[in-house]
Amino acid sequence: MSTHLRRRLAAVCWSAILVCIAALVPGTARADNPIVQHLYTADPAPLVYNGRVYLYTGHDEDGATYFDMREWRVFSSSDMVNWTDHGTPMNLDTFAWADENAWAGHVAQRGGKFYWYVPVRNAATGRMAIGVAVADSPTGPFRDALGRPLVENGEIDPAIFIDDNGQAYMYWGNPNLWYVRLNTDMISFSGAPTQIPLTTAGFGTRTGNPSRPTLYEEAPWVYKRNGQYYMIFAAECCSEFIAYSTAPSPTGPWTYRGTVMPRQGSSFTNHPGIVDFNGSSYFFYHNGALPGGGGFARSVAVERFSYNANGTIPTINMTTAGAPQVGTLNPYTRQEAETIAWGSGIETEPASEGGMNVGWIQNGDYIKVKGVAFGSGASSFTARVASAGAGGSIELRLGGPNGTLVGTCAVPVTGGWQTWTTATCPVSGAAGTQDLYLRFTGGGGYLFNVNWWRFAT
Ligand code: FUB
Repeated sequence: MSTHLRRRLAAVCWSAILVCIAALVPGTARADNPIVQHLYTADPAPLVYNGRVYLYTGHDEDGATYFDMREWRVFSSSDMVNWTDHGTPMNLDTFAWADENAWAGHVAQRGGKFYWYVPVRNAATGRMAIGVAVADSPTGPFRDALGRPLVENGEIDPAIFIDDNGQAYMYWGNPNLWYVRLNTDMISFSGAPTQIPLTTAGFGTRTGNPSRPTLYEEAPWVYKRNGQYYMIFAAECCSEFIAYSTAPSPTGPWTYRGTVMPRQGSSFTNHPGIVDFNGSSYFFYHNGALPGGGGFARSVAVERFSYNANGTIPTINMTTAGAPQVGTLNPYTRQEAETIAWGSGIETEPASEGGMNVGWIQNGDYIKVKGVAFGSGASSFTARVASAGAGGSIELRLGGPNGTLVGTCAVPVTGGWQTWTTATCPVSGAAGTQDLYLRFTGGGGYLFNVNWWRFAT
């Protein structure tokens, strides 16, 4: 939980002191879902590229009473549990014609470029429109590809699917459901946007809402598996659950298949994303599970699942454990401090040396890094640190924030929050595969920043 979140929580906790104690006490051990703890994230859009899963999300601002969303964020992981924060490569300012609502987007990769499709409000018309930005890397920076909306019909939640024959489609919509064929440049289309018939056979039956007779609400996600096309979507607001339909072609006809994820998790919206990675299938979604969380303070989470033998999707429930780790993390290569399985109290920011650093560190804050393969043993630890504050120590602990202490690294005052130096200390007792906790200690106020770390044998 970020310092800002903790402060805000403290203000509202007076009426629910017992409930809030666990959330406010630093050092409380936690599982690994939701994926990000230092800010609220929403509307996951995973992309597998070059041996990593890139996770594109929205960002719910602290204290929001409606969807207060101004930027998008990117995280990535090679093991599904330790996620690297790549910051904010795109925000509302990217689209000069847009003024509000940095809502649910989707990134597609084609020809070495990355295209990020997002719903935003067109300042000139006041309507929701779909913009598209492009980048040369999955972490950006992204620039507006058109300088105007790609399409505008007041509807939201674009999702891209590229078929085996190279034809790309964009699906979107709430309250209707649309598709359009994208050209190979990915920033123009052929033919007019086409409405997908929302029949009860295709999208299930909603009762009590004559203007919306089917379960389809928003957030389509389309892919192909074993020759069959799947559309996963948020169903029947509010609260939403996640449902799916299948079709023999990317344009239908769709047949409703049932529930993927029931209504769970303290957020009245949910939002699906499915990818295969390293031989397993993963379902991304959001909920309100973080302290202070709810419908406008959501967090992205992930579960691993297996398709049934007949290709149907099993019911997937939200867990706090999340997906199991794929492989281990190598502590003998440089690891970014912002590669985190669970962070307590910390925040992140752009680092002057490139990438991001961990900051706003106070006494007792910690970072958990899961499944660290020390092998026969580490002998020293080096961290890239900076401090305009009090300085302090990085305690290296195994198994928990108060677990076995295997080293303590003193962090000096360097004279600036971006004035970097390396601090090294001896390590003893770190062997085998362990959950590593970097526990930060010192006096009052903010102590120091950390950019990266590495162990040596
Ligand atoms: O995050 C804003 C909106 O809430 C998204 O566009 C919808 O999918 C819902 O999650």
